[in-house]
Amino acid sequence: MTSAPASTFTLHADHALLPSGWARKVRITVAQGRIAAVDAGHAAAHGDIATDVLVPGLPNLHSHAFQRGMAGLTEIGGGQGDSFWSWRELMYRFLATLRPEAMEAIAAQAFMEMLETGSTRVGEFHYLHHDADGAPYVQRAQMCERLAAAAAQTGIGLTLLPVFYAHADFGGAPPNPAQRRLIHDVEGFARLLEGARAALAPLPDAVLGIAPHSLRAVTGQELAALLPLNDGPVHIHIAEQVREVESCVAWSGLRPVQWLYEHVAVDARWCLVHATHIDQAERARMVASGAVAGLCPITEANLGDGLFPMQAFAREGGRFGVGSDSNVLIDAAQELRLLEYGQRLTLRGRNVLAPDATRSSGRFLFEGALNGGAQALGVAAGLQVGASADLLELDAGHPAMLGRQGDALLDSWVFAARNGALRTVWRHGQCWVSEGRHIQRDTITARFAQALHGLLA
Ligand code: NGQ
Ligand code: ZN
Repeated sequence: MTSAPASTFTLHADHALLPSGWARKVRITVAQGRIAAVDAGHAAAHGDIATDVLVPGLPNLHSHAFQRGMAGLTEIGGGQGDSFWSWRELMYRFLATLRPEAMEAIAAQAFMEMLETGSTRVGEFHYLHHDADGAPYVQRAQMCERLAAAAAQTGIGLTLLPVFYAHADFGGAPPNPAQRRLIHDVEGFARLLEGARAALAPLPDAVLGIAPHSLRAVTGQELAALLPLNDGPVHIHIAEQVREVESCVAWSGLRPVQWLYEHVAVDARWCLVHATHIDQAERARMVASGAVAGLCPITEANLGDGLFPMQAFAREGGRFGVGSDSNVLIDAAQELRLLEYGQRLTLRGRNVLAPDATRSSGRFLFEGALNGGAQALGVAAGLQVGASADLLELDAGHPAMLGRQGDALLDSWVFAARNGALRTVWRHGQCWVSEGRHIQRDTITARFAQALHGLLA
């Protein structure tokens, strides 16, 4: 399907994944960007847009869009003890020179790639706020405005998570010079949030959250002052690296997740990003609180973080979603695949996450990431009346999809298909990806190329 749909239209799907499960011959009516009706078991009516397999778009719950511009540039071997921390030095060097125009161009490229690979909303964990010398821009939220512009150009749903960052390490250590573009006090951050709210106003269904960067970057007092500033989602990086856990214990006697639950009322508004290194008691508290574990399998592998105890967490009913984080590679299906494969490799078994025979691995991963991701990004999930019409069409004629039905469609997409299986993407009722290509790809990629030439010359 290629034509731009009118503001009210109806899709007819051979197969559709509804909140109640798979259904055949489903009519989905879209009005003003939202799902207005879902009727299964009907032939297509005149004027319906015919589709093969419709599933909801996935939320990408954790991204630092600008890092797409340095993807593949930190993979040089031979260094002694290359690690997350030395990668971070290179990342700081990259961000030191980034101007607002380049931010927008790189973010548009990243957001476009997300849409082309199945993510229809992004949680942008945004911390590059200030000018190169560390002074706030005259328009304080100008980087937020650039991200909103990139979302508008690509069509992606935006949950913007402005980051509060004030310290270099646990216990309120002063920030180091490489962090100067990130830094706020609470009062300055409150003003940034006002600017961010204004920047999001033109978007159809943007959500504003907040993100205390990590327990390294924020004190307990600051955390308490930040939480009342906004009602939306709260995201934090936590327990990603062993060294971080050790420093937290040395500083407080508590592990990071333990510290958080001892000092803050963590609830379903929260997304704990990574939470890689947790013990059984921390896991139980995460599950009981209803917070979402924000897992970023490709980045966590790339940075050598370690493996989140996903099987135990899933069996206990923990909520999770996936994020592309460093954007070293953007592909929602590959995130889900690696989440499962990491567990298979370490547990030496197959199909280790799906709890029972009612759901396949692909279905379990997809629905878990859909529901947990939507919760973390502050929106409704799935093909139901009232939700945003964020839809993916899988191509039943793709070689990896032939003859599949039901869960096997998702399994084949997640485990067995290369890119081409995702044909069409509607976002808030508009077709943004057709035949696997974003409708603005040429323009967006040309601006990205120009920005990168400037940065890497
Ligand atoms: C970030 N990324 O904010 O981009 C971090 C690195 C830090 C990841 N944690 C910086 N993957 O954690 O201090
Ligand atoms: Zn991150």
